Amino acid sequence: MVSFRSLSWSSLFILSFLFISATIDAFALPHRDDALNSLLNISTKPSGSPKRCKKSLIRKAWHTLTRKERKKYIDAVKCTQHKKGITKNYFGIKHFTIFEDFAFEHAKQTPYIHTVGHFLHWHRYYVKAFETALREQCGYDGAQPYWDYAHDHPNGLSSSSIWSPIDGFGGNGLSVNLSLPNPNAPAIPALQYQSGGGCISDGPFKNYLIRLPRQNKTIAEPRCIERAWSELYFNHFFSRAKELDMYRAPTFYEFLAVKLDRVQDFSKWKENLDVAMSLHGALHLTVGGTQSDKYFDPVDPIFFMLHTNIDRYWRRWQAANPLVRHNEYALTDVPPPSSLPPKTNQYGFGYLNVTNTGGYKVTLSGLAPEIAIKRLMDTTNDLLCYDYDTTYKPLS
Ligand SMILES: [Cu+2]
Repeated sequence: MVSFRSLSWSSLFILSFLFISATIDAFALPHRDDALNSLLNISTKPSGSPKRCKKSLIRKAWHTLTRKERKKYIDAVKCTQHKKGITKNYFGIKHFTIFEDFAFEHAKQTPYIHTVGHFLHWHRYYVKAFETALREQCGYDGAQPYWDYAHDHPNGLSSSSIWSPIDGFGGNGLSVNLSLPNPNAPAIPALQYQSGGGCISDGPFKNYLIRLPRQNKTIAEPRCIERAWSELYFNHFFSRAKELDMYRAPTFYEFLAVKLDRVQDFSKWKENLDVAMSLHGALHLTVGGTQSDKYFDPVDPIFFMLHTNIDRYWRRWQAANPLVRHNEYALTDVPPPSSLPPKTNQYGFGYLNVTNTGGYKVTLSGLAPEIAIKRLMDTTNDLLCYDYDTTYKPLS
């Protein structure tokens, strides 16, 4: 059976192993009783066959939101950045915010939830949980919006309304010396850096202080949100034509492992971008900076806009043949031995040899209850209960 974990991971993991051997056991995970005591009230009670929810939340593209709607969303995100979360006394931080809990959860699980069969399921649940946090914890009454990259594609990356300093996420990072190694992704050639690279200097998050580490480290590194835009990747990967091509994938394997989250070979970046990078990888490098840190990338709130549109792709692809596609899981997550992630990583998290049957459960630790991936297949079931404004609309 083909495994689609990237070979380029192996070098990353060798580095990780070296680092981990020096730091393992330095931190112990705080105790949490996941099943009984999660922050969010996502009901996972087994209900036999999943019922339809009565009224799905409809997720809309950022550029279609009114000013007021945008402000409400940004305010809710800011609220999670102040409100107490669940992790205590970790990385020298007395009490995490909800926003930091989310970022840490992603970092903890990074080696086990990317280029694997449940990549999309995990991120679907993660975004759903974040949307629930905004609503339950911060009084937000809307849905999680998404960034329709292809809508902005004809006018170029910098034209997008998501970068608005007034009712968006602020723009590119300040210029730094682009020949320096990118501290967020040292394994990726420095040339991935195209512009900016430093702290964002406008918008609602320009003064946000990241208190967490970079990458897979265990030492906190207080810093700003960084961005390093790449028009090159944006132009290459995010046209509507590329999106429509995704929907032509005949199988889930093709959709996930060939078109979306394929094996990357960064050494080919000059000759062939499609080989060098997956669409998902290119998305993170299009925004760059903090978004190119594949562990702590959710500390830039733009992460949720990016990933919600990936989820929309999947939803749209599924909706074209729901009977089949709500039951298609991706093979197995067993990677080749050379690139096995650690059985337990430096944050005390780990698992190996996942077989993605519908019963396989994903976890968000204390944020939300564990859930079997079969419950994450149909976004309009009683658990997820959301849809996208464009699921059945023609796209042009
Ligand atoms: Cu991720």
